[in-house]
Amino acid sequence: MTNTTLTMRVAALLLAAGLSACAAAGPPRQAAAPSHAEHAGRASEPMSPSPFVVPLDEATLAKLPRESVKASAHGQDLDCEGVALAGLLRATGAMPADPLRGPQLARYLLVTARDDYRAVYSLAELDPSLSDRRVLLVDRCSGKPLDADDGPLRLVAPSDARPARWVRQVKSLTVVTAP
Ligand SMILES: Nc1nc2c(c(=O)[nH]1)N[C@H]1C(S)=C(S)[C@@H](COP(=O)(O)O)O[C@H]1N2
Ligand SMILES: [Mo]
Repeated sequence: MTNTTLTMRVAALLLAAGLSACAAAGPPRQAAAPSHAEHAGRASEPMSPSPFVVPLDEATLAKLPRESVKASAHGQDLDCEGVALAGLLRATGAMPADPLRGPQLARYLLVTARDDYRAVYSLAELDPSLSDRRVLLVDRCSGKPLDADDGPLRLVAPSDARPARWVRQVKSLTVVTAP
């Protein structure tokens, strides 16, 4: 055997050994993505329905304590009254009355308006145990019911630095679990 032939045979053996080692190891395994079931928390905590449409009828709103809020938007002072959004969500079963935990932290409120404007609030930012930010669903400002341009229902979130989520002409409130 020439030196060259020997070198080639050794190289071939090494290559074969290498290939079979790769085959035994198989393709790189992907970490299994956690399923929604695993995210959903304990079996004893049934997940809230998604979407959950929050009732906005007068009878529902009339049962809730009224609060007033002073806020300013674009240099204009507003003095409004209505109900706390968190109180409405809790009273209608859209949000648990207890401090939010687990899968509830992945739920959000989608607000739609008649002019198709939309905004979301996370349930977490509305939970009084997590945040002291107030968000009100108001129906009166300056002592009068809101006109059709603004109402009959409007959100007011005085802790937002801009009134961009103060949705006018509120049409629906829907709580959704993030996909
Ligand atoms: N329905 C509806 N709500 C809305 C808007 C809108 O276009 N449609 N604009 C938002 C934005 S960006 C701002 S700054 C404020 C403006 O409020 P104002 O019209 O009372 O000044 O309303 C918010 N709410
Ligand atoms: Mo705005």
